[in-house]
Amino acid sequence: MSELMTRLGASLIAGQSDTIKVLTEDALEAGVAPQEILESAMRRPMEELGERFSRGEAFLPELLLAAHGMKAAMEVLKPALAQRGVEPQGTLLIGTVAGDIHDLGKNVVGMMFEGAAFRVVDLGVSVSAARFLDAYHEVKPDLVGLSSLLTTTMHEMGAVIQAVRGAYPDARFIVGGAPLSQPFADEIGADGYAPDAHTAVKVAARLLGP
Ligand code: B1M
Repeated sequence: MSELMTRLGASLIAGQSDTIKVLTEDALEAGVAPQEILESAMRRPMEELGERFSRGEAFLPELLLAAHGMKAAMEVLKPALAQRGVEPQGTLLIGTVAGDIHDLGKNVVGMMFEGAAFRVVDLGVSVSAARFLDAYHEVKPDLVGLSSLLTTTMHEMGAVIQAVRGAYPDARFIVGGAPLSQPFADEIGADGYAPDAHTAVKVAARLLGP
């Protein structure tokens, strides 16, 4: 990893939002792909911070500061990922399931889909199955994306799939989030699973393709 990316990862962990913005701009100017910035300088350091949190070596305020920093970087990255003047590939309805307020991963996935010329309707965090069903009715999306970061909330995904398919049997779902796996996605009846945002777009293209 380049020195710039290492510094960016370190400033994320230190929660230095202003520095993060400047270094993200520097990385883009230096020609680093936005996806690479997200993966190397954001997601991996966040994972390390999470491991320190599990061991009792980092605390919630540090997680919050890092999350704030990541949002600052995403503001800079969003225009670089956005596609303009391209025919929409389809509509993605996305949200984090009930009981879970983690939104960074979902936001990155949404940004990647926007970058791949999807229209993205984001329901936010802690979204109930009933709210997903209402939104499905309003939006009629081509694909529904469910995100969960907690082992205690990942089972909500199955509830959403059942609720929406009860009314719309052809509804298609893609699921993701740190505790998920392909076997779990199969178990709850999801059409696709992706371990990261980049793969999510590829899986969507396969699901919606001819
Ligand atoms: Co929380 N948290 N957290 N947290 N947090 C984890 C998830 C945890 C693993 C940390 C740990 O203990 N090691 C742990 C869960 C343990 C478990 O379930 N077994 C945990 C815990 C316990 C908690 C609380 C319960 C802590 C507490 O209150 N005692 C609490 C829960 C509150 C709630 O939701 N009800 C909590 C709170 C928070 C903060 C608010 C402080 C903050 C979130 C801020 C925010 O999101 N706005 C936070 C953070 C930052 C984390 C860690 C450190 C980082 C998560 C993150 O944003 N990563 C996390 C540790 C970890 O993940 N290793 C942790 C960066 C992001 C880009 O990656 O979210 O993985 P990620 O998304 C990736 C992929 O997963 C995938 O693509 C994304 C981009 O590549 N993906 C999808 C995600 N969704 C997808 C959907 C798809 C496809 C791919 O299709 C639709």
